[in-house]
Amino acid sequence: MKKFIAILMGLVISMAAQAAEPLTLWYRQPAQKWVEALPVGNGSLGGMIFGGAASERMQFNEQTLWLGNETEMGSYQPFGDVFIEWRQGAPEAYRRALDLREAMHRVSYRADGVQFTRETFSSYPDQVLVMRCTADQPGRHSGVIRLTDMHKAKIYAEGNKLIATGALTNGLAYEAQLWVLNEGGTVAAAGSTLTVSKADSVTLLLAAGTAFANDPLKHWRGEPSHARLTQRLTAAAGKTFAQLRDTHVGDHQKLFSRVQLELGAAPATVPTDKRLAARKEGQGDPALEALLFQYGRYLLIASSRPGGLPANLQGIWNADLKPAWYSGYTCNINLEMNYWPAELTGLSECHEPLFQWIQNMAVVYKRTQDERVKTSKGRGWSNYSTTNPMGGTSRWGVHRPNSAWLVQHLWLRYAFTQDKDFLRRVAYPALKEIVEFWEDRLVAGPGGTLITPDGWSPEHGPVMVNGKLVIKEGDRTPHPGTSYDQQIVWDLFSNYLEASEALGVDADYRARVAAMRSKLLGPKIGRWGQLQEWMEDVDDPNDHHRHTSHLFALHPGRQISPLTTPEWAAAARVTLNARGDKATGWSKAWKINFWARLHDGDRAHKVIGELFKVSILDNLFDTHPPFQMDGNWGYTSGVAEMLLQSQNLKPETGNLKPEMEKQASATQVSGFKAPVYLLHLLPALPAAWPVGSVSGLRARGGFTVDLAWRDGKLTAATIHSTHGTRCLVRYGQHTTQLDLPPGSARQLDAGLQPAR
Ligand code: FUC
Repeated sequence: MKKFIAILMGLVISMAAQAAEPLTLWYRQPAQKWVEALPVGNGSLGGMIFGGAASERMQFNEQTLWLGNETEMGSYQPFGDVFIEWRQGAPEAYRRALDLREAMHRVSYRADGVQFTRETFSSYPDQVLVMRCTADQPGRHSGVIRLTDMHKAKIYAEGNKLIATGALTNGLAYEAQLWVLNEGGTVAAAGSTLTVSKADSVTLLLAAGTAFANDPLKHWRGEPSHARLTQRLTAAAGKTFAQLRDTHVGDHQKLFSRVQLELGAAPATVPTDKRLAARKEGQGDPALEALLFQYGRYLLIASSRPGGLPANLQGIWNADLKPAWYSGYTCNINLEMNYWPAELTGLSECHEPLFQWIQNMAVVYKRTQDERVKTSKGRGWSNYSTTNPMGGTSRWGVHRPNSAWLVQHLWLRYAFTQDKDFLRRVAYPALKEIVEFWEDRLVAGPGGTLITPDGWSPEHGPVMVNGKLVIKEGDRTPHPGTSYDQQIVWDLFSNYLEASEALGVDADYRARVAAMRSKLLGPKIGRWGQLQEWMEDVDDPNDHHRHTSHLFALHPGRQISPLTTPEWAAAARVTLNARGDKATGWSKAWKINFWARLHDGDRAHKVIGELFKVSILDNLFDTHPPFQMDGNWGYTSGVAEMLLQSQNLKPETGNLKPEMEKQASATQVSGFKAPVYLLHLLPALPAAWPVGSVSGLRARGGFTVDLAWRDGKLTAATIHSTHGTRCLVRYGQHTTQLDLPPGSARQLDAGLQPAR
């Protein structure tokens, strides 16, 4: 018996070892280029690790190191680098890897007959970046450690510490401190470097920060960072490496392990860059697709944590003094896309920096003196397309619907978590003032409709050329009734209606908003069957522009769905076919979400192929080009949408197509005052993923869903309910109603019957 248990344990352990591999990016050579380096981050402090054997480089960032201010755009700035030069011979059996489960970077190799390992992570609980270098023989670490800076900081050594202290041209003071702790041997300051001699192991602790305060009421400035950094490092230096590591891994896993996705086995012996190259050639690799899905979750955890700033265009990772598009917050798709996976994939906490930023922008833009974006009646706010953390802007592209799109995220937090306190305190007041903003702006349109007066289909026109309105790339020329504006306002009003109903407040205003919503000019189908981008039927079937803003209603909106508005859905399909499957990274990521919402898994998967082919770099970063992380997050959201979709199907919205209305009344849903959530299982499963399972996906209404499938068909589903909300579960042609008590779960079989 004992022997049997031992064999069983051995089997379990070896299976676990195999199972560990699919969630690791690994390579047989160090990074040469920055986009081959691998990212670690704790939400604010990020490192890009090149992983050289004797010559290590870690470029680092801290997310508040921003030029600009409340009016000037500035740009996100790189901090500096840590360089290590070990005196070692040539490496053998080299490997570097990023383990997504543990958020741990590892380098291992042999040199001079010694086995060396190096582990690096950025800890959220301890707020330090830790790199530990070990060897299997004592006294084998000798070399030089340097800290560099990108902005002419004063760099000096003090005992076993390197300190870089300086200020940006906007006056923002900053500092980085690198502490080098040795076991055995010595560490000595030599000028502005540290020399390590014959140490057994070496642990580097890095902390970096600025005098930025994430608060417009403090005019964005707080205490200098020196004391804070010293205190963090002192605390971390008082802990063992194992303590720091275990606290970090535990903290990361609390978030990361909420969702598991299995799409197939990963080849154990093929490094990630080789698999990527094969995928680019068209070779199937579902496990790589699952890895990229989880990478998006990893990257969000690493670049967006409570208390910090939202993830910018590059997350938190940037080595350029003049990053593309300032590495800022572009609100006509990019910033929102960053956060699409947050609620869907169980990372609600990571959504919080965006909420704080939206609240900050409300403060800034309600007090703006900028005539171009000031509101006429002082209700609500809006701003430009591209903004920095403080609200400073490039002043390109006045973008009025941005606040309405941004507050959708506040609504989503409630829709997914059913957190009434958040709804009452944060989401509802924010939604209401933007509703008021649009109430003040809407004007009468054709046939008694309401239209937005001066819209724009982002970056796609119309623009004035020689006195003529033309559909082409460029800054906006105000134009009424643009589909993008109309759809975002519809979404805003719908979210507001549900929010006020959920809280049982403002019934009179709710009725007014419902009346306004019913008059909004809706999506229109044009002369070639397309969904119109403008009020006028002027779309060009040969136009492949990357922005598909007029499909907002399909995703991330909910005005269009094959289940509720099949004609509009068919028109959206015509539009997507015309736009084609090729575009920039984020544009393809959006298209994956669109095709998922159209329930076309094979087409979504075809776009996934296009994304891999041209828009995924060796370190699995998405590239626009250049590198831009929105595509990573849009991809993760798209995969989740292929496996599970959820919407509030409250019949009162009149948003059900007749068959659904019938089903709803058959299951006595019709007439219920409370929202009814439809949980659509495997709505867009592609043939390329015949076998698989997913657990922990979140659905609106406070549900967590686990699914398994084989031969492309659902085999089992478990629905967990946190709040006891009623739901309809749909798979293929089956629909069933569930009324689960709060905190309970129900297992269903392929026919959606209770599993025995
Ligand atoms: C929008 C897009 C660009 C780019 C930039 C950051 O302007 O049109 O393609 O993604 O944001």
